Amino acid sequence: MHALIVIDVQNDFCPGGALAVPGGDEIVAPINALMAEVDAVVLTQDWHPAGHSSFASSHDGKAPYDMVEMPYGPQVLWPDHCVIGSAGAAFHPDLDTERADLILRKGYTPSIDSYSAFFENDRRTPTGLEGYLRTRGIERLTLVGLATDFCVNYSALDAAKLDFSVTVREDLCRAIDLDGSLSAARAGMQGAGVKLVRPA
Ligand code: VGL
Ligand code: ZN
Repeated sequence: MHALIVIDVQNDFCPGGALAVPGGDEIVAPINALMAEVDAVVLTQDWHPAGHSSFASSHDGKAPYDMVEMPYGPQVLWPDHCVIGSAGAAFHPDLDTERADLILRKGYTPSIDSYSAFFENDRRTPTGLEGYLRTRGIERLTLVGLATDFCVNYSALDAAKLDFSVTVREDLCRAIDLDGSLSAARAGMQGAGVKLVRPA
């Protein structure tokens, strides 16, 4: 069984959004088309309470893209984004949400960010996605979405560590690319056995 995992195709990560990823909206139509080719579709949704610890605005004297040390390790600070219930947290209006078997929200713990769809950024607190996929007999995952170097990257690394067969469709992802984060993410994913593909 093969699942398509669509990471964070939300308004705040698309042009005009609070944490816009260049070209984020270009991937929506081809992702919709790919949904027809898999057994299961999971959409993830970045879903932060107001005042979330990953927001620069929650830290005195800090600006977006500064780093801080959290109890679980280093954390990039972001502009406020994907606040629970906001328009920015909604899926891109053209994304085919009706095809989704599961919509998984992450990042709701105020003190811990969650890039990965599998574990929060402490790398230990599960979201439940592993159990969902395994109990449905899914072994093969194709990951697409936003952003390549953060939430797609962390999700792909965790999925590979959990022994799923993982492909990232790079043509159906877009990156934030902070200080070389995209090339670091690509190297890390390749080293972890994630297949990075970009069909012609
Ligand atoms: C993401 C930064 C903060 C992502 C989410 O979806 O890649 N990046 N929150
Ligand atoms: Zn976030």
